[in-house]
Amino acid sequence: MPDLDDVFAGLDRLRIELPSWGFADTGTRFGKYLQDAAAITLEDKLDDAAEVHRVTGCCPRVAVHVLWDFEGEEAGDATQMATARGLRLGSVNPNLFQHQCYRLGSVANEDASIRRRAIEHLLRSVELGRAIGSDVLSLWFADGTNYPGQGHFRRRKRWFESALREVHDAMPASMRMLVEYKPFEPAFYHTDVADWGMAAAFARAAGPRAKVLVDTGHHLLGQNIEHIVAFLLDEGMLGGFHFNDRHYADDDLTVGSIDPYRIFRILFELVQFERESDQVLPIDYMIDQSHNLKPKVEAMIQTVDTVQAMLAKALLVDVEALESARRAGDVVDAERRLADAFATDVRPMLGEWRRRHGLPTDPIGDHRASGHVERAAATRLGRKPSSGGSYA
Ligand code: PSV
Ligand code: MN
Repeated sequence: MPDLDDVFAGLDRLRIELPSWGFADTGTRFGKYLQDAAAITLEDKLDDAAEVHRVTGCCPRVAVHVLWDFEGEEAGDATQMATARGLRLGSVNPNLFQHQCYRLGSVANEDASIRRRAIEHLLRSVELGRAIGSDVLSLWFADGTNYPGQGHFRRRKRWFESALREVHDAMPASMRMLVEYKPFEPAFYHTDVADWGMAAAFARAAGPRAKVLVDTGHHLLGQNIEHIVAFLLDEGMLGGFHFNDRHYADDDLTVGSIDPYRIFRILFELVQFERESDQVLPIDYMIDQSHNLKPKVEAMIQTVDTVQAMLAKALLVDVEALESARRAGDVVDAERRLADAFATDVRPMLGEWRRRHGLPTDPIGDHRASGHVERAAATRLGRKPSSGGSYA
């Protein structure tokens, strides 16, 4: 039976990477609702990330999105800006979807010059990673087609394989590549990296330091994500997560807001694997959420709190009792081992863990009282063309 020390040790190990883009104004394809305190520059985003880290104690790294955070793809003084705030820059996310030339694809474009341009951007992202001390290159491609007949699937697959191999070869030995999949959007007929199996095949083709990134919002309805996670773990191909939740698909909602039991079940697969293999997995836990309605820093703190709570619950599963129920074919008891752990109120435990680490026991309350949002709005509003504060 796991005890408090097991839970605390698990929480001590958990590091969650924050997305720089989660602090900026975002929206849907129908429009944006602007927030006075939303970040504009990388510096603002790091200020917000530092606030999340201040109250949670487990978010020292910030993922960057190359075109959104770096002008001319130059590192500049980004590393120093992060260090000054007690942070580090984390995964580097190239952007191969915004430029007009990528309308018909990036590394799978029929036009060789566009494929080359895309690869050059990936190679510059590797260099950027080297310059900012990042060891993760996190790849998501919008490549796909909207209509039957539009693309040659196998040819596109081969272009992907050779592009990823070239980029993998250029990475320093300390760098890992993550390959993210998504079944649709922005392409609506097929995407070139549509699911975990394709991502795993591409990662294998790229090289030994390429693994699969599971974005929890990137699945068709009804998909059993924890099964995928277990399968990838067993294959040694799981590299990282983008946490978020969804009701339909890729809704970028706060993790656990729709289905907390799902994130618990996913985390339990990792806990179970780590217990059985007696190792700590080299997996990047990252958030990929952009909140359109919630205040951004607050939503990020809520997210971290939820992941910690779900991990604590997963760590409370009595794995030995679960195994004997499995061996005995006792389906009800096996399920109850999970349900009981999930039903445990872990808030007092989390509070105690925070007290021991000198962290606020109510991170959201502490953040609200800190004046961070008011200060951010005061310094950022003047730099924005318009604000969400006025309905005129
Ligand atoms: C694509 O939907 C995605 O999940 C990729 O990870 C991108 O980098 C990110 O969203 C941008 O918000
Ligand atoms: Mn993602």
